[in-house]
Amino acid sequence: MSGDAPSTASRDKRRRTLTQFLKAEAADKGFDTCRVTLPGSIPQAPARLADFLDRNYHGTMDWLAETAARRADPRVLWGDVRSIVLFGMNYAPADDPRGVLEQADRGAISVYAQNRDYHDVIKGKLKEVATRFAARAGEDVKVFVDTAPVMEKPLAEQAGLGWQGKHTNLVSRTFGSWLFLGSLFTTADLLVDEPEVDHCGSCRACLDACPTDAFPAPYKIDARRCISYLTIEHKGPIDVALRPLIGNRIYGCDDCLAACPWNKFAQEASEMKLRARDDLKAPSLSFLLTLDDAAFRTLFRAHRSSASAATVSCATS
Ligand code: B12
Ligand code: SF4
Ligand code: SF4
Repeated sequence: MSGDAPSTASRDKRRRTLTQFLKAEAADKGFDTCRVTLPGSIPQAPARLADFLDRNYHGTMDWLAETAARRADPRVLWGDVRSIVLFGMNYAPADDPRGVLEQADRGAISVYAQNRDYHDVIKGKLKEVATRFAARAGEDVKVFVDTAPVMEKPLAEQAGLGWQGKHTNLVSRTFGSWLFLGSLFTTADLLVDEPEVDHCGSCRACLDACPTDAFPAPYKIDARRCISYLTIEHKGPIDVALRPLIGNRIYGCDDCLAACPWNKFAQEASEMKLRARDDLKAPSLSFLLTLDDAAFRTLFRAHRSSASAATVSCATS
């Protein structure tokens, strides 16, 4: 027995040292928050994802169904993973993004798309953190931002970055609804953080703010009615009944996020690449209608969408 004590102590020390190193690296690269959870921390996720898919709430996003097993359980995605690190980057706007909705001749572009593609910004930083961490720890790492089958929101809740609000996105007491997420999987043992608890209470501001009534119930979204899905992910024409409700929103939507009272604590994004570009704050709709697909993609610097989706939105306003 006495022989075990030093090895347990040295394992604890290594766990603590590696965790501190990782968090310091994350802060150094500009992440606003970074916390750790275990791969088995979201046992409720498979059933909730299955329910979402069974109800066809995913619409034409077939990739959500195709990857369901790996998505619902990180241990299926990577059997050797021991710890999952969640990173958050604040992208809070300077002003309430709903102001542009009153300007009928302007297009409303959601806050997350008003500058560089966040996938590129976050992935670049995550890779830098991962390289330094792998060299220090001598362990395997993989990093993911959105594109991989990882349920970032429930994992982030378990790591304590925030909680999944009734609008289904992660809400933070510090950053409100405006937090991009990314993750690092590793074979290393790290110190695990406490989960966050739900602070929505009786509030339902986000549910009432949705122009297309996309929430069949609190904490559940029918993506087929969500303007973000309709203007970015949906393949095919947009349902005629939904078109007038989309208004001048041509690329994503922020209404449920912007309605959240927890945003009052958020400070504007410190990462300059995530602050709004002047030409994307409120571009004129007549200008946007002149763009072909290539020009539209150039304007958005490779954000995933097409001019046809935007044209449908423009043409309805
Ligand atoms: C598919 C997807 C979409 C789809 C579907 C949205 C959705 N909520 O699933 C569409 C295209 C509509 C979309 C839109 C947006 N998205 Co999106 N999207 C994703 C993606 C790729 C997967 C999400 C997913 O797994 N959905 C499947 C469902 C089943 O999972 P879920 O939402 O976690 O479902 C949970 C709840 O339903 C909950 N639940 C169910 N029942 C119950 C009951 C109770 C009591 C409770 C408490 C919970 C609960 O449990 C489920 C499992 O955790 C993630 C990236 C990723 N890899 O995670 C980004 C991601 C969620 N999107 C993001 C963003 C920014 C947006 C938009 C704001 C963009 C915009 N401005 O237009 C909007 C917001 C719309 C909204 N209200 O969700 C961010 C959110 C960051 C954050 N702070 O949460 C993510 C995490 C990308 C990132 N890396 O930062 N998105
Ligand atoms: S992003 Fe807009 S359309 Fe989608 S759920 Fe939120 S408020 Fe509704
Ligand atoms: S608006 Fe209210 S109900 Fe919706 S996520 Fe924020 S606190 Fe929760």
